[in-house]
Amino acid sequence: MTDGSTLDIILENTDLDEQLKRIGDKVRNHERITPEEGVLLYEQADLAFLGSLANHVRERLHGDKTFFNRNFHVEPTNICVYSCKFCSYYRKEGQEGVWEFTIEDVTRQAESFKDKGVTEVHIVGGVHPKRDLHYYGQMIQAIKQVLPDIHVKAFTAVELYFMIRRSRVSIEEGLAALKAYGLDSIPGGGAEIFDPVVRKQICHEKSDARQWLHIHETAHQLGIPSNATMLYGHVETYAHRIDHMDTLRKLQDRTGMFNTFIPLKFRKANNEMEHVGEVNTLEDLRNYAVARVFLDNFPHLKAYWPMIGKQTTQVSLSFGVDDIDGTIDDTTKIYSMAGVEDQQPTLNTEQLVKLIKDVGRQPIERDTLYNTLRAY
Ligand code: V47
Ligand code: SF4
Repeated sequence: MTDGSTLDIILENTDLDEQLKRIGDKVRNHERITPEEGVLLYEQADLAFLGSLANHVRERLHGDKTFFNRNFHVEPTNICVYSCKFCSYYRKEGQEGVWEFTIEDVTRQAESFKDKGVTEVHIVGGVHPKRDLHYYGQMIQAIKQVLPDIHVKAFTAVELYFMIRRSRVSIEEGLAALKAYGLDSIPGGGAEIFDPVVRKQICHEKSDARQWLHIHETAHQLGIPSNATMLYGHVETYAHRIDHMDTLRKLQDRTGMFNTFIPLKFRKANNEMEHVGEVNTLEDLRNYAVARVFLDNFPHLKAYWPMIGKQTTQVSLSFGVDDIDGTIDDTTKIYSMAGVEDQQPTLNTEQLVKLIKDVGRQPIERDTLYNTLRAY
């Protein structure tokens, strides 16, 4: 049966390669594609075909709905025990450009968002050598005292692994303690590319794939949902990207507690991997599309607009993306330091709504767990 969609029209095209046609039929019939088919899409499908596949999935799941939220970022410190080669952000204690906020500083930052309608605080920073889970737990408590209804999405699995180990408790005990302090969900950072050979080249010191996955799986078992990211466009191959997404797809089959997948494009400024260069916008769109098709059990695909710029974000909404994150104030430094287009990453709600409406989609303000707060 056909419904006259763009995908149907493309699949009727007799010139289409047989293998790609089979993938198209699978997508149309809600069937899962294999890792080999994922690699084939990256290597052989043209942009129009990828877009029609991904948009088909996106519209089947969400129609024209495009989600955003109102959030602010807290970055407690840029001091980090690790030195990931792609990172422009970290500093060592005593170096120029170091910052370290106290709990009182962070409380003051939270106070400035009182009565502003924000529903989420996103806390991510460097892996501080001397801070343990109780310090960060108290930070969460302090924020919630000022903003009692705020959802706290905090700490990458890499930060969590370090702070929990430092407190000498098990991962399960550590996450349960943080939940009791007020942690509501976990952001997707630190995943990079799971393949050990790639990891050795770009971030050899920090938590490996097994530890990242263990943190997320344990969190899910404790009722703490999370996101997942993938840092792409550096030394990895398409097979590495598919292997990364396949690992996530398998974990999601077990727990169902990932909300969204966020591809993060490698940005080259001010880090040790500048010589690698950056991929172009077409590659960004191809990557979103393959991710949307491959990760059939992830409800949402997020384009992080401060990373790819506003125009590419708008186009990405036709390549599988249904979520564009939120209103982010200028406390977010991880991308501005790596050379993003929008040096001051701030968009107010009105601007976000316009950005979405201008490309014919429906803006939906959501909370962190994708409950609709307002449809525009
Ligand atoms: O893990 C660091 C990335 C991540 C660079 O869950 C870089 O909603 C590109 O976790 N070029 C941290 N990327 C950010 C993160 C995040 C971001 C947005 C939304 C969510 C969410 C989570 O930032 C790191 C790393 O992959 N990163 N340096 C760089 N030069
Ligand atoms: Fe530290 Fe994170 Fe930067 Fe790696 S990516 S050096 S863990 S701040």
